[in-house]
Amino acid sequence: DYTPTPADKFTFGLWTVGNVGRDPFGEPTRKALSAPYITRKLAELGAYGINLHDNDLVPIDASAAERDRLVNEFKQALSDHGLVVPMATTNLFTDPSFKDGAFTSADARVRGYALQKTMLSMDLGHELGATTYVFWGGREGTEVDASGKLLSALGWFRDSLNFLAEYSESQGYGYRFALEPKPNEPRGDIFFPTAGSMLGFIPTLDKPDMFGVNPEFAHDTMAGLNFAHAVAQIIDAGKLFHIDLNDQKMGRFDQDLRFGAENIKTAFMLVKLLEDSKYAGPKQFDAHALRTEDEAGVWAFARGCMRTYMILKEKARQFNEDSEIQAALKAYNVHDTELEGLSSGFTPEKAQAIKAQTFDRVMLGERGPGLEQLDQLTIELLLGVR
Ligand code: 3MF
Ligand code: MG
Ligand code: MG
Ligand code: MG
Repeated sequence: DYTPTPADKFTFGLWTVGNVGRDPFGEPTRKALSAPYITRKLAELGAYGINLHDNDLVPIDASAAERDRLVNEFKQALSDHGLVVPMATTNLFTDPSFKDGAFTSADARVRGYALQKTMLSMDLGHELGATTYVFWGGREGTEVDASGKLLSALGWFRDSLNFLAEYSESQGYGYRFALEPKPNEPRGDIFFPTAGSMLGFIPTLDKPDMFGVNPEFAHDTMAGLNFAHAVAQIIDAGKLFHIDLNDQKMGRFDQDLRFGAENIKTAFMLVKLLEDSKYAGPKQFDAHALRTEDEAGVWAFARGCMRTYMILKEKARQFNEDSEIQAALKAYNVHDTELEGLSSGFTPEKAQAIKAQTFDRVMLGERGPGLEQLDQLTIELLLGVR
């Protein structure tokens, strides 16, 4: 069957199954669930771990004693149920102090507070065993570009990340940092809207090897982009440090739907990409049950995310073993040993030899690559008739 075990490395944010169903137009429809309770329930469903923002566990105004009590109860639940905390992150978006940015606020006091809050949250994450630290700049953006901060914001963000990388090293935390792009929402425009923006920014940091990307299915889909393409580029750059799986209708508000609920074909291509490339990190579901649901719906949502991944993983295996599909792929990929040799690794002689070749341009333009058939075979595989 398609029941996961911890070896499948599925994780959920505390904020995902803990989502109470608030939206900009309506009050919560569900009661808050405690971290220890969520831990027990996710363990029963076969998850591997739980990720958190500082304030998912510890309220922003908690006393030191309350913090310690909440952390200890959570730690106890993790050890009772055999779950781990692979990733931690900071909530730099809910509190009104961050309304115009955290690391990119034009107010130096807010930037200082964001650094302080992040260091304390890194301390908490380390205490819980996290080795990946995510940065999602939810409020790092603008509605009013007349503020003139477009260039200075990039510099402030870079300075903050450089500072925090040094902090991690000085404390011996050994974090790898994963930057999460999103094009918009809650800000009108968020800085670093795409995976490519993050990949372009990382080499400008003092310690680029410590930084990678945490892409999210819904974020690229909101912008009309193909998430599998983004993830392929991140894998190619050696920067897939973490991943947020969910689903989304294109061009809508941020829906955070159950994984595979909407774009099943892209979800399949993504799972195939992750499995074929042997991605070994945690697969986090950053999504939540529909606002219509009660608690039973929350666990149906969580189980569904993992089941759909497991089913698509099995479909990817079938795809790789399907002789008709493999024959179509073989026909699609035309090999030419001589040309492939000439085209790889420049030498002046190879350049001359390629220039001297005669190509049958008309024949190349007439050739049908068989993609209609390949796509139909893929659809039939997904629809379960192969
Ligand atoms: C928002 C998100 C965030 C980030 C989280 C860090 C609240 O659309 O995706 O979830 O994923 O802050 O992982
Ligand atoms: Mg998101
Ligand atoms: Mg969201
Ligand atoms: Mg996310």
